[in-house]
Amino acid sequence: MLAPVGLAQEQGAQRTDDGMYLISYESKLQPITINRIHNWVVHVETSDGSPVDDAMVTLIGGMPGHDHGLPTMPLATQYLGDGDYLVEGMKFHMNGWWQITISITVESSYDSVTFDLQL
Ligand SMILES: [Cu+2]
Repeated sequence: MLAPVGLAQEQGAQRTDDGMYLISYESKLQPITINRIHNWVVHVETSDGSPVDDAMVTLIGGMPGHDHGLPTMPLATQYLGDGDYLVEGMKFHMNGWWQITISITVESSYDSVTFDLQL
């Protein structure tokens, strides 16, 4: 598989697949470098811009070209307020094309979005 062109380490907000939320993330490690455990902050807002404060946020990732996942199991450990969720335990162990899928569960509703990033 070939990576999409023009990938960067961070993109702007992306809409979830079913359009329920706008999701963005910020790496607390800048720039993202391999083999360093670090945290992300995932921002969740509704499609009309209101912060979502009662979401269960899960994150999985992998390299589509290599058929493997992340070497860690990151967890959303804390709600920081204003739609921001702290995700601890991010680690990338290879350079190249990664995909990160962030899933949002609020009560019985579910939606997710996949970000491409190039390390
Ligand atoms: Cu790989």
